[in-house]
Amino acid sequence: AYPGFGGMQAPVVNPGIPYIGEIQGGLQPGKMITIQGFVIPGADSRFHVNLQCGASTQPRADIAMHFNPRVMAGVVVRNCLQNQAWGGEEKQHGPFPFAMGQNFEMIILTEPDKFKVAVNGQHFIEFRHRIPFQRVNTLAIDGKVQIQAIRFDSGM
Ligand code: 9QG
Repeated sequence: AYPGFGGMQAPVVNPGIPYIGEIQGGLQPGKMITIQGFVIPGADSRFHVNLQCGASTQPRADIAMHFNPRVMAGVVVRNCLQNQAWGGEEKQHGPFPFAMGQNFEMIILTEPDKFKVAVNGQHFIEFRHRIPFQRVNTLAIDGKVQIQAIRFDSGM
């Protein structure tokens, strides 16, 4: 609990990258995670935001949603890692909303059957659950990105 936040998780401000941290209380329908960041320019400009089932690296924790903007390619790959194996990639989306050297804000909303991700105030993609969202307890961010703030909102 954090005084002034009604028991909600305190915002994470200017964390270093790679970032790995607990999602206090896990995920429930209506819960929103808001991430404000900046895309670091470069030929290999890519980053990812993972909703993970733990923080283990050896063996790798399952990843309920890997959200991976690849800025040169102009595609955001979404996938799931289960038993250390990637599943099928989801790559369909509307206009690519990230740009090198630009700030962004993304919101991940948990729904009973899917995650919904909005970027810069517009709905962007849906990702149907392949791993039960109840197993997710860790947020991991890595790559060519700076993070200004991460906010957690129960939606209540
Ligand atoms: O490339 O694609 C998503 O389907 C892989 C990447 C992998 C993921 C994956 O190598 O990279 O983006 O966690 C990882 O291993 C990330 C960084 C077929």
